[in-house]
Amino acid sequence: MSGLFITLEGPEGAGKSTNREYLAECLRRQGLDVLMTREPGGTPLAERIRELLLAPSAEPMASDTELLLVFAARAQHLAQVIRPALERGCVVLCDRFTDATYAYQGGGRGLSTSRIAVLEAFVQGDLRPDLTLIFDLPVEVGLARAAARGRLDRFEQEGQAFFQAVRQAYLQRAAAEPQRYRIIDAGQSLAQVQLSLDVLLPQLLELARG
Ligand code: T5A
Repeated sequence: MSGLFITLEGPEGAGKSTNREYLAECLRRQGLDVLMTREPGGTPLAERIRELLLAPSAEPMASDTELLLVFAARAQHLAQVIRPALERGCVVLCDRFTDATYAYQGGGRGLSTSRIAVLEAFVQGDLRPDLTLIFDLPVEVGLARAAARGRLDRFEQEGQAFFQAVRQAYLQRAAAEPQRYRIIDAGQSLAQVQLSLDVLLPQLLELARG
């Protein structure tokens, strides 16, 4: 595949969506064809699965159900959007991908990494992001930003311990494979975060232009 697959990750309220727009604009100004998308979701069917995952419900969702729904949405997203865009040579900027599964279902819910890896191989084959930006910030800062937007989704209703485990799982993954990950200090002001992205831009352009 000739495109470039960049994922944006981090705990709740880290600023992924805000900065995905900023990064897309920077890359487009350099003449690159950029596709922005998100997980769970990214196609009409996958967005319906997203609704199932995010809606608070009286019936508790089993962790395995959650894991399988996340990968069902991902299979659809890969087939309909991500793989075709990479084949066209686009830069795909995806708000969350499988690192979120390792962080939330692995770190947060406590599912084993090896079970997640089985599904990752089944759904993705060899496809992995070329680069992953982790927007890292203290859990309480991210949750306060999420809460300021109003009603909390099913994940946002989890407690601090869940999100501490999510954050640690992200940081452990980045430490284990430093060539694929860049950690952005997302607790800074938006202007400072965007300055950090400006610093990364030459690297991204080099990767995109091969
Ligand atoms: N999930 C997802 C799994 O459990 N497993 C998986 O495999 C996948 C793919 C939905 C949920 O799904 C779970 C994880 C999630 O809980 P989501 O909607 O992408 O995924 O997740 P959220 O983190 O809930 O999305 P948010 O919209 O809350 O966070 P963002 O996108 O990181 O933050 P953003 O850009 O919307 O900003 C939040 C607020 O903060 C402000 C913004 O203006 C906005 O109001 N803000 C800042 N304020 C001050 N300083 C800054 N630097 C700021 N940056 C942003």
